[in-house]
Amino acid sequence: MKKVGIIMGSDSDLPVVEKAINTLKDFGVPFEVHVFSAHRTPVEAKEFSANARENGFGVIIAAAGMAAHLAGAVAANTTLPVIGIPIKSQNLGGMEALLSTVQMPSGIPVATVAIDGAVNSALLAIEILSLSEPELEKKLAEKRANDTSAVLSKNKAIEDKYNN
Ligand code: RP5
Repeated sequence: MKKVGIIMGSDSDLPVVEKAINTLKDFGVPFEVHVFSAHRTPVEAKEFSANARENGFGVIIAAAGMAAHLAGAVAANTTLPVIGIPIKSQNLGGMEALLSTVQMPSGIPVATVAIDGAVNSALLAIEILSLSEPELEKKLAEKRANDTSAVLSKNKAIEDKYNN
């Protein structure tokens, strides 16, 4: 199975990124995690991205906060799908990272999830890999069914409390 590459701009992003890591673990999807910054370590970020396809990666998740150009910079150096996670910041709440990540000019796409949307970034990566991995498609369907059951149970508890 192809690997998911997870890059974060700083180790301070790890508490959010860990949710993506845990989701990939739940699905048994292989991954690698790195701290590469578009501005602090641009050479390493470029090297990783440019060689990712031949190194066995199928999709890259890039998480960054503030003036978040990491996902765009990664996408500039690979034709693999790149998913951006805008990280919440103290001053502007992640809006700056959201706009920096989502507003890519035409030609270099970055699939952007919500601010701190790490779980969805992993699920989207798994959905992409599932195109050539039937086992993942099965696991995704099972997760949806489990999520549905959980919500229906909560609905029943609320209905029983207030509607009788
Ligand atoms: C970005 O700047 C990182 O992705 C991080 O979200 C933010 C702050 O980095 P640190 O100052 O915590 O290293 O490049």
